[in-house]
Amino acid sequence: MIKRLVFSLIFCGLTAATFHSCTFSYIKGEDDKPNNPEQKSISKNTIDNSSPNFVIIFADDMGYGDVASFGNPNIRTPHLDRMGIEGQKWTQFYSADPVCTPSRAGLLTGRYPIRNGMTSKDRAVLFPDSDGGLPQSEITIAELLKQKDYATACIGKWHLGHLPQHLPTTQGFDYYFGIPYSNDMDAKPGQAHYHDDSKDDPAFYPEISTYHVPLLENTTVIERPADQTNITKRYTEKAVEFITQNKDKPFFLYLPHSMPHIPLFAGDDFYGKSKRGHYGDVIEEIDWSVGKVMKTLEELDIEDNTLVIFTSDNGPWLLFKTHGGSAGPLKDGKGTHFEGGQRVPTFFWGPGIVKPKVVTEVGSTMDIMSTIASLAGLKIPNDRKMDSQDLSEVLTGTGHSPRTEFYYWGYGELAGVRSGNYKLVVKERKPLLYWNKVEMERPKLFDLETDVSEKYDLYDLMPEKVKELQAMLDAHLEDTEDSLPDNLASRIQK
Ligand SMILES: [Ca+2]
Repeated sequence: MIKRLVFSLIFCGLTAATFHSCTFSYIKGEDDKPNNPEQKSISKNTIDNSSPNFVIIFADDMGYGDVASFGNPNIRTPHLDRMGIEGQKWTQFYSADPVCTPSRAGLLTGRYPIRNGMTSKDRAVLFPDSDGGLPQSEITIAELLKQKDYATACIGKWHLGHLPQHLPTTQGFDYYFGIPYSNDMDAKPGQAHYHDDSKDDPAFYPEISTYHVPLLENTTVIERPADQTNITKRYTEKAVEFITQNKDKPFFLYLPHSMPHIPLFAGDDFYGKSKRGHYGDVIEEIDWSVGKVMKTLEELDIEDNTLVIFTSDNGPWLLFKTHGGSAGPLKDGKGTHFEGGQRVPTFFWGPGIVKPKVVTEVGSTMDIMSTIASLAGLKIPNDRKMDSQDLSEVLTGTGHSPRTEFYYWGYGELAGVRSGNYKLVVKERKPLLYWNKVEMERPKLFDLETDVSEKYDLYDLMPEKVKELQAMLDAHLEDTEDSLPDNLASRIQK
């Protein structure tokens, strides 16, 4: 069935010197063909100087405790730390979901992944045998910015559908370079790899041939298996190239690194250099990459008109022991509904935009769409339910975060809610084997201000608060009843 959605938008140029507005319609359909930018092109607008550039650097499985300025004693992250000193470090920033695919859907669409069918009771994420992807009816940040003719690129891990009809080039990105799903997929049987016992060996270093993952440029496989020993370096080189090529016009660079998701590979300049083992080597290389992006912007003299955001798609993958990261003071990690699963290290840097501050207010990756829209003088979609809130006043030092609540989703189920400082958890997962549920006798209530590690259950002490949060969960569930069908579960027909 062909489904068409009409998305009407009004946008305004925001500079004091110039003001203009125009109205147009944006039509997306399930039958949109890939690789046809004209089909999604809305209008040709004159670029004005009020269109800042945006760079989102998205780490994979990097924990809250893996950055020096978030308390890591061993991993050196001078460039991330600099982002926090010259810009903003956010201590209560949440990814949209505790695992890869749904988290990316939430970031790029500004909606809880349940709404676009990108979280599933049957399969946690997309796999190489999946035939689904982010629905074409969804509007991504890249598509939003296309209204102002931004140049757009996705460089890195996509994981929102690897078939041609789901690749970044169908979702508003002019250019794609990267591994389309997790870097541990397509593992060859019979070779030593992390999912066997190698995680128990801190010195284990994988072979690239074990992981038969493809490297794509746009829609073409250019290498298989991808040489992951230099993948962070190559992503960085492509990012620098894209920024340099587009220095004279507005651009949006989405740079989702494949690592520190296992298998861990570090380039020659980083291998064996960190005190924290292979995992530390990988983080230090990602930090170097962040520095290269910042330096490039400065050399091109466009740093004052650019916002750089760094965050992670979910917490650390604790199953892999020393090959996984740390959630610092937070409980558990990737895949779970405790803070370690979704509270992620986050920085906003942009000398001409961001007022330096440590921000302890709440934000989410889903808010990035509204924030970018606000800074670019655009409106987010108004023809569907959105979960994105505008953080731009916090960034510019003129106001507070509008986000007062956050819902914890996972595996197609609503697992908890945070309202103010209180959090009610109604679904629990095993800390290491997170695909297994823990049977709960009753929900758990925590005060995240006085107990960030979620050690002290207040359920019996605060029945009224439990009731209030349970009512929020019920209302939110009702609000998501009209969500799109499951887009993760289906598999390629053989
Ligand atoms: Ca991940």
